[in-house]
Order: sequence, then structure tokens, then C-alpha cells
Amino acid sequence: MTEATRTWTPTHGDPYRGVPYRPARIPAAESLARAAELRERMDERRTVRQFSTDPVPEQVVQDAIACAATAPSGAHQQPWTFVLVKDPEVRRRIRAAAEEEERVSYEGRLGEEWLAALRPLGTDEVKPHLTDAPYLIVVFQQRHWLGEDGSKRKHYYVDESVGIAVGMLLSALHLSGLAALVHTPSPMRFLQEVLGRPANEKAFAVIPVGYPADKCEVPDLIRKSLDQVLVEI
Ligand code: IYR
Repeated sequence: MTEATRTWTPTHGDPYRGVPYRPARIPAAESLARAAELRERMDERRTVRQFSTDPVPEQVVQDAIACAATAPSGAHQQPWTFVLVKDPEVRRRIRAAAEEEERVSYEGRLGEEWLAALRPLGTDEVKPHLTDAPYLIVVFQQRHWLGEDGSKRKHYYVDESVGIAVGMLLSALHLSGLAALVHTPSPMRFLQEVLGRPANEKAFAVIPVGYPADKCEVPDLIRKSLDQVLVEI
């Protein structure tokens, strides 16, 4: 019998209550096959900066956000809000504000060392992806819980929690056949204003989502090999 759907409500100081967790064990051979397949598919993911304006099924994006929202989080506080921006006019406003900030950044605010690090990526202050991609997912981190009565409660490991959720979002989008880009305009304060988010939320990233443009190009990058990132002891 399936348990009736229960709705999350803010809790604090409740006693521990355990429930059985008995996922079926996958046979080793099946596990190996799945892992090898997943490794190959994940290696095909590329950050895309040239998007097609073609529409994508909204349900795919909604499902990917639902996947992201299953991420583990500090004290299970789930300190994230995903704003799905579909309105072209709002995307235009975000692009205009982001490009204004980026212009200042690329004209010197970043500094020579940072600009040199970015050179192989070919990025600049022009951000057509913010209006070409049919969706923007703007991820906000909730620095603390804000009750309707204005009461606050501290959130723990917010950066880590939201970072993990964004990783899961990118994986879900990629495995569902969509391209994405983690864009971090700096400063990002304007996003809170444009999207009317409450004071306890801080923008974490803007993620354009869609299909790559027909003429999409990506930088010729090389990933570190497994032995360059894995230390076995
Ligand atoms: N936020 C700027 C600059 C930028 C910074 C890093 I670190 C990147 O990996 C890519 C870009 C921009 O979006 O262009």
C-alpha cells in the first residue's frame, strides 16, 4: 500500500522518527553496465552558450527541477527556490541587466588574471543565450527560513546544499536531452529585484535551458583524466 502524499511544512526540534529504507539491490553486473553507460553519457555533456530558440517541452524542465529538489541538504532544510522564467519580456530585462554588469566586469573589474583564465572559454559581455534559450532557471539560495510572520531560522550549509542541487539539475537536464549553462552574473542583486524574491533569498545562478543552436560551437577543452582527479589510498 502506498503512503498517502504528505506535504512538507517547516519543522524544528521534532523528535527522530525512522522509516524502513530497503531499496532493491541491483546485481553487480547490472550496476557495472549502468555505471559505464552513465559515465559515457555524462562525458557527453557540454556547457552551451549558443542556444536554439526552438521550444522545449516544459514538462522536461519541470521534471529536472523536481530531480534537483531531491538533493540532500544541511539539516534537510532544502534551502532553494527555482524560478522558471518563461516570459520573454522578463528574460529581456534579465539579459539587459546582466550585460550591463558584465560589461563593467570584462572592461576591467575582473582583473587581468581572471580575464586570462576565461580567455580559452571565449566568453564576453554579450549574453544572447539569456533571451535565445526558451527557459531560464534562476536558482536562489535561502540564507535563512523566513516565516510568514517574519520569524527567521538559520539554514546550514546553504552553499553546499544549493551547489549539490544545481549539479543534480544539470545532470537531469543533460540526461533528458537538454543543454544548459551555469551563468553567474556578478553582482546578481538585480535578479532579486527583477524577479521579486523575498529578502531571505540570494541569487545563486542563472541557468538558460534549451537545445543547442544548429551552429553551436563549444571550446575545445580537455577534461582531467580519472587518474588526475582520483586518489586511492
Ligand atoms: N560571469 C562572467 C564571467 C565568467 C566567469 C567565470 I569563473 C566563468 O567560468 C565564465 C564566465 C560571465 O558570465 O561571462
